[in-house]
Amino acid sequence: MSSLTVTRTLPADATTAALRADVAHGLTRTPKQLPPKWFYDARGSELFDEITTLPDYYPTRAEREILINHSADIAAATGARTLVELGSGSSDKTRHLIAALTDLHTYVPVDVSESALTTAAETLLGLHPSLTVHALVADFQQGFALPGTPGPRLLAFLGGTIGNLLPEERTTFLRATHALLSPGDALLLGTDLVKPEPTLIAAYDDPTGITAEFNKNVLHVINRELEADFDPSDFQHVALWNAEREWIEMRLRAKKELTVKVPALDLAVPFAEGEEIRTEISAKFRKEGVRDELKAAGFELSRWWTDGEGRFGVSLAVR
Ligand code: AVJ
Repeated sequence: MSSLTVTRTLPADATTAALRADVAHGLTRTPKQLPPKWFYDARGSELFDEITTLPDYYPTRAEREILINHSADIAAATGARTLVELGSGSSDKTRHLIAALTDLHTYVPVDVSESALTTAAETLLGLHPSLTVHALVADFQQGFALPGTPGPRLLAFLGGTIGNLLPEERTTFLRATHALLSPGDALLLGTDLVKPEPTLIAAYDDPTGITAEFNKNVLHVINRELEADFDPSDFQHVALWNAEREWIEMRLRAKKELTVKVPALDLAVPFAEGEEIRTEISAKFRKEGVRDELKAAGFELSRWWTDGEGRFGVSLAVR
């Protein structure tokens, strides 16, 4: 018997309210910035899925390799009956995990994209008709309650998405995650690893321009939701490596001096020629750093796996 429930943790207009606040704040400060979560409307989620198939975008393939090789270990180590997945997107790599978790009863995908959630849930229920899927449309940084499902629980945060958070945001996030879980529950965390700059840049600045389109999608989202008049072609996609902080930054650089109107906010946003909006950080990690951050939040790193080329790390930590 298939069972699918979709729960919005926030009223539908809360998403718009959060976008308004982020745009009002991010485009009136210097330097300008926008949070990466606004990339992911239906179009943005599609573009991200295309990115994961690009030859130079290695994280998805590397993490999938790890999950294929170690899902049975993860199942044995956790005995999870509930799998919670933050930023689940298309739930593509999670399929291996779900297939391996022999005692799994409930899957709780959590994502800001309702379209990605429902598509993924339907696909999974086709494969596992006896699974209970309780999808949550939520922003995991805002905090949310877990449905009362059987333990032990495994909370997966894959893809390297934790790298989108600033170090202080990661601390807050990991502490909140620790508080959400019970003793005996586990955290499965995917982290992209520090590697030579050319490999990193190639992953975030592909020759086909799909990453550029993905980056500019945030402007389309703001145009649609807040009636703004961004012309995405006025902006250039920029990817750079911040060696000191060990993160990739994506930016959108104004090709000329211009002013953008955001009527819904009663705002006019001036750009100098060459002025940039930082649209994403994607931090890269080392094993010791991951272990320390987990430890500071109350988790003990119990297993660490990488792909054959050592590009990506997956941690299993017990609560
Ligand atoms: C989905 C956040 C893991 O940071 O690599 C892909 C998003 N940005 N290309 C990442 C992304 C540019 C991706 N995450």
